[in-house]
Amino acid sequence: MQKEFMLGNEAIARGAAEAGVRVVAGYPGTPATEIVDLCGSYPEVYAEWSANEKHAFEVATAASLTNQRAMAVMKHNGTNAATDFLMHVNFTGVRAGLVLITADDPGGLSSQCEEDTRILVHNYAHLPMFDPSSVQEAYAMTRAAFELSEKTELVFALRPVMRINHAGGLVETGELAAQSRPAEFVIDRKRFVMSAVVEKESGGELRPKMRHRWLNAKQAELKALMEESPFNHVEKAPGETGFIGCGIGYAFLKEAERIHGAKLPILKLSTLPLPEGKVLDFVRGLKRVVVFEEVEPVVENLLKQLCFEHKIVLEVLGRSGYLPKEGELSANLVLTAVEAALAGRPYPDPAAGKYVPARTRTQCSGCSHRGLLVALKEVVGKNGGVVTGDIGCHDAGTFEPMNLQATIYCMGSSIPMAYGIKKAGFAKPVYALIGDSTFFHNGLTGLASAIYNGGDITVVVAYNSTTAMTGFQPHPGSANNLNQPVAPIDPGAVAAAMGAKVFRCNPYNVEETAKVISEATAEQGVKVVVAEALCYLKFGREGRLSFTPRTVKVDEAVCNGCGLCVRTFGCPAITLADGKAVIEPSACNGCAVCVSVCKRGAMK
Ligand SMILES: Cc1ncc(C[n+]2csc(CCOP(=O)(O)OP(=O)(O)O)c2C)c(N)n1
Ligand code: SF4
Ligand code: SF4
Ligand code: SF4
Repeated sequence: MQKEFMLGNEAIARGAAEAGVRVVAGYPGTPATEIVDLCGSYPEVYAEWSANEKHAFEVATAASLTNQRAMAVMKHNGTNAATDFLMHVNFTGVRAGLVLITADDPGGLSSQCEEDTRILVHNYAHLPMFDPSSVQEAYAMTRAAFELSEKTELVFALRPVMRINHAGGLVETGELAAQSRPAEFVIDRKRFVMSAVVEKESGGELRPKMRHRWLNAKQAELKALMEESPFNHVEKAPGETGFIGCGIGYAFLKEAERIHGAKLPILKLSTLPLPEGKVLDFVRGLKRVVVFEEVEPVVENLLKQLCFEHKIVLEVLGRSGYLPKEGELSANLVLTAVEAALAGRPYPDPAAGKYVPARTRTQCSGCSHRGLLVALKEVVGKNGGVVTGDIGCHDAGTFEPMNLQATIYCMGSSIPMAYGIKKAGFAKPVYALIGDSTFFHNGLTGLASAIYNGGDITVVVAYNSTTAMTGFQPHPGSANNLNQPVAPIDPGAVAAAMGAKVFRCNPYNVEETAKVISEATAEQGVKVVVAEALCYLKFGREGRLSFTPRTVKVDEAVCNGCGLCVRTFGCPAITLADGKAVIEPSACNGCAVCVSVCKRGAMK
């Protein structure tokens, strides 16, 4: 046993490696991203970036069926994308231990939405989950999840939140697993073929119903396991008001207790299903409990149900109304709620009236997306078109000062939304702007749908050869996978094979890009413009640039201080001072895109 300082994601990778994981598949997404790379650093582990989360889950499940421990890694949006598969693998169960990392981002600090995947994975798919309260626990739970998955033949999920994935802490680690198992695939069609086929053994019942019954029957076994779980415990103290800390809610509760200065009756809950016996023992004799959880009232509602079933009269407070219904918890929020609940007062929202400075988002100086956004904005400025957006570094074009994309939903939505607008009768041109990783993640099927249904749109693919927004993971359009060089799949070739008219441009050349987009717009049908230039930040570090850097200066005699280069362009290297544009040399990367933006020719 040794102690090491680790980030939460390192602890999860370590726990998996010690448990003998052999196949890890994921798709990048904050806060889970690093886990896949870290798992890949253990020589006995095969790790991959799959094209999307559903495929990652499928690859990991296939490995489990082939008798190898496996893990699928994703953020909450990814679990949404993988839900179709989730709702089948819960019925089939698994063979070797299979762990699903479904990382949530309460508060939406780095996501398009905030959500609670406990609802998807536990309430909906009826699978067991661990909700870690610390980095140490994230490690221990990952290890335990493999054992329990194998024992119960069910996928076990770990639901860390951002503050666990990215937190640092001392972790007591163990030995790496030496186990090596034969990779054997035993055919068992009755289990692994999910289909509406009649089962003779169960009196002619259809298989989906039979497997559903199997899953329901598993719940008693899971409840018994959770009753014994070391991840749930009671801390006794006098009083009629008790507090329940779930996952990170427990960590905040302990901090609040310390500041409050007196021991509180606390129940720590980190598993789903709940350890019902432990919960009932804790609440008997209490008048009121407050449940701290992120972010939906999942445990709160289960507790209300449990009390109802056991005829226990208890006031249960939490995320359904007493506490804020949205956003992260914090020690301050929990302390305020603890003291209000002890005094029998309503929770006073400490956030009310808080001053928050306005911030916007932009791309790096030198980023090729800026040239693309400017060119596209120029085109729609002339023809009154609409741009539907997707998520990625280019999505900063949605905000001040660019204000270009009109929609952003989830990965791949831009293309179906663009042709949907046209199908609804919108007369002006419609554009879908999508990054290359997103194109391969979920853009391809949207493109097929647009072509098949006779869409009339221009799709612009920002092909920068990496998944830049999440930290430069490769994707099928990159020249490497996680481990080795590969031949990139060209988005233009794929689009052409599907029947789209394909155009190409270099987004560092704004004039050319605007011209190419205009030409594509003039054509009928689905057109795809591939704007190809390497991500400046990633490939610049490797000495590979898609432009020849040069020194750009403002000619003060020509500049009239119109502010176009600041207010609509937004390169962070440019500011206005004393009525003139100023380029900060230390921030400028010499891409020269601004030269095309200044119509007076003051940028030289
Ligand atoms: C379903 C889902 N999975 C993962 C993410 C995290 N994520 C945000 S943007 C993005 C892809 C960005 O890459 P790309 O489309 O190539 O655009 P770039 O950032 O390189 O410009 C990912 C994976 C997400 N938002 N939704
Ligand atoms: S990381 Fe790359 S793609 Fe993202 S803003 Fe910076 S240069 Fe552009
Ligand atoms: S450099 Fe050009 S765009 Fe920028 S303020 Fe001066 S004149 Fe306007
Ligand atoms: S100031 Fe001009 S040349 Fe410098 S990084 Fe910005 S756009 Fe590129």
